[in-house]
Amino acid sequence: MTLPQKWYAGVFGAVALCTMTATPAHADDLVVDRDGTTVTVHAIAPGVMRVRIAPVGAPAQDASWAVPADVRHGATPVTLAGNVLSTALLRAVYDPATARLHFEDAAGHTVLGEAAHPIERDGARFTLRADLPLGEHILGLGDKTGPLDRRGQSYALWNSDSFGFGSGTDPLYKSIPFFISTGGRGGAYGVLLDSTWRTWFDFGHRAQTTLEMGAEAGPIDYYVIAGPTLPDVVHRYTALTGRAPLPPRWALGYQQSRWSYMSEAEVRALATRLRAEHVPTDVIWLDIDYQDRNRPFTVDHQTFPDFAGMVHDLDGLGIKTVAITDLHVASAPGQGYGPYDSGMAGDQFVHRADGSVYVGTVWPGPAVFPEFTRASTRAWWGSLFAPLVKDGVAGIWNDMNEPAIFDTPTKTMPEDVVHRIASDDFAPRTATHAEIHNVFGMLNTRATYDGLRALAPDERAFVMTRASYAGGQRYAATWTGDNSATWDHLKLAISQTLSLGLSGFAWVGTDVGGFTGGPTPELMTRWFEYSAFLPIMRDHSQKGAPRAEPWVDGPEQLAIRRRYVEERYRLMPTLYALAETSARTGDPIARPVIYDWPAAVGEDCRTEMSFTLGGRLLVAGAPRPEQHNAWQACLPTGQWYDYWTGTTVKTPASLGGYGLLTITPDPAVLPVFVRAGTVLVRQPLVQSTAQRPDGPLELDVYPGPDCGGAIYDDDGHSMAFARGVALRQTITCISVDGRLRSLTLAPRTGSYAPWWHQIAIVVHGEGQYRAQIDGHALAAPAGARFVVPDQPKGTTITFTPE
Ligand code: NBV
Repeated sequence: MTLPQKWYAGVFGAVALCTMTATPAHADDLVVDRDGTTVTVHAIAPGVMRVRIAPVGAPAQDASWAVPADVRHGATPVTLAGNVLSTALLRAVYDPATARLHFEDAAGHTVLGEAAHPIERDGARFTLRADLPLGEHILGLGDKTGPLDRRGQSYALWNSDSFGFGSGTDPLYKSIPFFISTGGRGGAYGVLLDSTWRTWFDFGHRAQTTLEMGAEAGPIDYYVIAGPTLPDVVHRYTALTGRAPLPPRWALGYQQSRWSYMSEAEVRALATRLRAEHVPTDVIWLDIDYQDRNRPFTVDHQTFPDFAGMVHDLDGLGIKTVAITDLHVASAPGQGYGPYDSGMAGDQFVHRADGSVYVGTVWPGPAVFPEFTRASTRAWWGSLFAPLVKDGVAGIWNDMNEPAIFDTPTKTMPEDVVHRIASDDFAPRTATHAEIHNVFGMLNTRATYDGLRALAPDERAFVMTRASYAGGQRYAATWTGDNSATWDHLKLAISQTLSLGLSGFAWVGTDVGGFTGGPTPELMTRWFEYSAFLPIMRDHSQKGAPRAEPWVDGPEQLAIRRRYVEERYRLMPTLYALAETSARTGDPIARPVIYDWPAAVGEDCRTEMSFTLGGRLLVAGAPRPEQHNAWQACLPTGQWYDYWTGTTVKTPASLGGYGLLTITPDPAVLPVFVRAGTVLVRQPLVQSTAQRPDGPLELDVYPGPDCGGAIYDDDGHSMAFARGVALRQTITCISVDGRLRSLTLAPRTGSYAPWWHQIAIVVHGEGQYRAQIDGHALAAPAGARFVVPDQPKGTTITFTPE
């Protein structure tokens, strides 16, 4: 085999080439030779094409951590005519005259086109160049700081422990080399650069109309994902890399954490206080100090004398326990520490280049690191959770998995540490840490997730991670790491959550109040307000920082915080239905306004702070939440209701796709609006999602066009929903001139028996109604609130405005 390029060794890293099996191109791939390389374009779905560029005669192995083999090998009807490969949605066109490749939508608009000098090589490193026409905006890349629109910025992707990060810090904890372009002539499109090496992206920063992406080494392997809408791209990206599975319902509850609750007595007192203060709560988190000398898979029985009893008693209060388990196993030979002993016996730990076990210092002191690139090591790691699962621990928190290491100059493993790959359809081989670094945390969570699923096959697994890679959403929810108690970080909390949501991670939390520093009462209260409407609501703070439980600032602040937590619990059926939709479609739970309202863009409408839940409930965040002066909220054109009062808001003057509404800030009120034509599903207040609500299921109707909503329910924790033990009921309604005329509940599907026996319909907006069901008038005991028996077979209720 002749390999003309001197960079081939770097392309493959330190691997034995002879063991690799290259995958031949499919007969209907577009294959062209250019400058000593073969460019192969393969359609894996009508809206997804994969591009691989490799030295002629030396194609890289077909393997990926991000895209599962069955998806990669997907085939779709294509037409190959000369240099044009077409599916129903995308066309790859190679122009021999310019030696450039571009992609078009079905209408012939270029979505992504290589620029002049499309590939630059520097040793093993490559940079790819494409045109970035003016007018295109860039979203994605996961937990990046800075504006949501990434145009004009450049970024590096290298998983980094970023304690004390600020609003300009880059890179952060996760590497998600996926971006979305919007606003181009062909609408939105996406690109996943599937490289676990250090990668970088430049979106018109160095040259205004050029997009660059590159990697330190490794094969050139990227996917072009069709739109034309932003949701289309997100749906396709999450079909490609997988979707966040439906977690247990308690993941949507309020979660109380701190580094650390130091003893069983403290945890028990905390649970008692949460209940006494009536702050609805579903989870208490245990940080590293519950362990014996910070050793994973141990419990400090001095401070937690009856660990299992405590977990059990919390459960009795409707509070689940999530326990941290970092990936660094204490290097403790001869001490009877099981994970070390069994790991050494099974050769489960990462090696140095000289073949010895790599030791780095982290919380337990000298520590060794499981070889998560091997399926067998992942299975071993997963089995270690048996005692915690037996004790009733409901979820696992994987921290420090960039991996963070204290005693190296880079704060992570040296890049020449050697990993052994034996997993999926990778040919067994070794790889340097430089190749594995960005995917190490994701593989840690894969081992944890698969382990929990194996130990309790009929339970949903909940894992929280700090580091990850594209596709990591299949295994874990995430949080944004060690943020600070500043207003800047409250802003970042929203933009990072939204960006992660567009990048596949629907389940995101930020440390409510900020990890470091200690928030002012007002900042903490605002953070509670926003977080009540975000996917994961977890209050967490650093050891040594001021206490940050909801009551620490006195009864007035507590009352506001409690009210927002309560609102979240009342909205639980809506949140849970959004979670279930997200697991099926990839739709983020919290998403930028433009996701559903692409025309709501403009100079005055650029707040990173606003988002919607399902496109119907809009949280209008102040661009400068620390300021007390009036500001202008941007509402997409149309009719809106004030969520808190249920009255219509004066339709703001339309500036094209949106209008501006003046808001006078009130520290106790987060501006939340409901799109006319919405049915929000709510429930009576509970103190935990484990508690059965007492009273009717509530349908809050906001009359308007295209009116509807959805009921979804299941047992909230088991896998029975996947076998159809769930229920769905679609709601549609008809309004005339903003007044409700009828509401139809379609027949229910699925076999789950719900908790409610009655349904209350509350009609918002101005005026009173009379209502009828099956020809009988309904009494309206208070205002426009009508109560009917549960309607599994479906029904239509008619309304007459008075
Ligand atoms: O385990 C302790 C902390 C944890 O509380 C935090 O959430 C993580 O991001 N952990 C980092 C390690 C120490 C950070 C200084």
